[in-house]
Amino acid sequence: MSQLIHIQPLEPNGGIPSPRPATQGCASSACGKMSDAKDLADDIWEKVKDHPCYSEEAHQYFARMHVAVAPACNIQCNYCNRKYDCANESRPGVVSERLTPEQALRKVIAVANEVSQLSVLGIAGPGDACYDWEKTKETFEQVAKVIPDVKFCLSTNGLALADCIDDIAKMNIDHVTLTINMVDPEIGAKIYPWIFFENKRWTGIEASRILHERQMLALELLKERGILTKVNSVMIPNINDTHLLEVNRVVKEKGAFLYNIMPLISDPAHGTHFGLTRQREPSHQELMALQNQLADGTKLMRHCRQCRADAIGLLGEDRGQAFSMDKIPETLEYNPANRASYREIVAQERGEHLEQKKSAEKKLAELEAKPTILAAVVSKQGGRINQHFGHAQEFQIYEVSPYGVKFISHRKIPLYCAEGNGDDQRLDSIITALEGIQAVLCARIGDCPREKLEKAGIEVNVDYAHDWIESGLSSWYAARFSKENRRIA
Ligand code: CLF
Ligand code: SF4
Repeated sequence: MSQLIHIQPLEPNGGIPSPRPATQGCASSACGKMSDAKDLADDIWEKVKDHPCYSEEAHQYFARMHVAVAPACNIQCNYCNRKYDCANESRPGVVSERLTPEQALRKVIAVANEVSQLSVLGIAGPGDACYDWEKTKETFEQVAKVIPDVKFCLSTNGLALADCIDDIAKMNIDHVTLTINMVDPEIGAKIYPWIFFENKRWTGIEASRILHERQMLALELLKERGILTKVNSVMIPNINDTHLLEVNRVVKEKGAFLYNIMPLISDPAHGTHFGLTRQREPSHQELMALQNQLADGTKLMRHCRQCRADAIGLLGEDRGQAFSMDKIPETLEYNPANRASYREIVAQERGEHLEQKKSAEKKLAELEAKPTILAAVVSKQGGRINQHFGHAQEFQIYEVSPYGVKFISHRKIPLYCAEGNGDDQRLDSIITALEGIQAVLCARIGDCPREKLEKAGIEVNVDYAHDWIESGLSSWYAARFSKENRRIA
């Protein structure tokens, strides 16, 4: 992440961050499940409701942390170079320090005491969590003894998963992510130069065939054990982009709960094969077009931030540098108080948010047929329209129509306002990132960026500052069309 990272100062309520300004409203978690739970059975909802990756709505409230205890990997992906590390960079496979299970436990306690939002401990490398299983297992076992209510999550390429499935099931690991980029070994051969399997190095189509078979076996075993499985696929233009429709079909058929397409990162500076061979990344529009083709009948994750293997915090923020091992005391005791109080606040907050979403849906449904519009919202945590345009480092993109308000994606942007001054060059990049977007809704914006955005044909609106996103967008949409209606009349 390209931002300075500090330990956040304690807030007046004993260090528990308020997700919102205090408001009245439904103050009970008994309000029911949130909107992204409509079609989930109760036992599944229990597993996903506090997981920032498995529930789109939960990512506004809950944080994950990764501990980098698993450095060894059994395959080579052409988009990965684990030697490269940069503190200002965010992508999977990258870490600043590798940890032993004992160090990982100290770090988890330090983070749990400080970051009330913490709900999930993930092991996502920097190698493969299942191939380096002994360290993964020991870490989870040690943490479970001290913080029993943290959810465990692991991410793997699937080649070695069958070897540790019994342990995974025994340890109550409810969430496993498999990265599956192909179901056709010919395509796989363009992504994986080699794998290491049964004490032997395999290359070419044979390597991809073995990987594919093991990944399918992994999916079946996870389904048999009732473990929620998310499949991540890296979208690589002209290699597997159109093929991902088939990947999605196959993994859903085999029981994957959620599907997530991650755009390839191939900056040549990272030294990956794809970077050095100038394999291009997909554009926002290409990613969105593919996601839209998958949207029918598919549970699709759209809020992934492609985290580092040592990321800490809410998705989209990374507080990892504040918790490097040199800042963590040798002995630490876990204090559950902050996390418990925070959960009570969130339960109230979710009740109110649900009510607001329902009334936004109702307002939109009452409109006569109108076009679908893409709008960008500037928000600190993704729940409310509550950030100054100049302080934003990403836009939340929403689709608004009489059918409702739907989150589509986020788009990273350079910070416009640095040291109190706007930067014109950055504004040009921001306008480029708004390709296909009709309006920006934010808490505040300066005259200069407002004029430039409007000149580029993008409407700017600050009338719904601090409203919930769904309420603000539905009111804005309704007002926009009633004005137009008046003009037409
Ligand atoms: Fe970590 Fe992955 Fe678990 Fe989440 S991340 S191991 S499922 S806790 Fe989440 Fe990060 Fe995307 Fe992964 S935003 S890269 S999907
Ligand atoms: Fe890198 Fe993960 Fe691929 Fe291994 S499986 S090469 S760690 S991206």
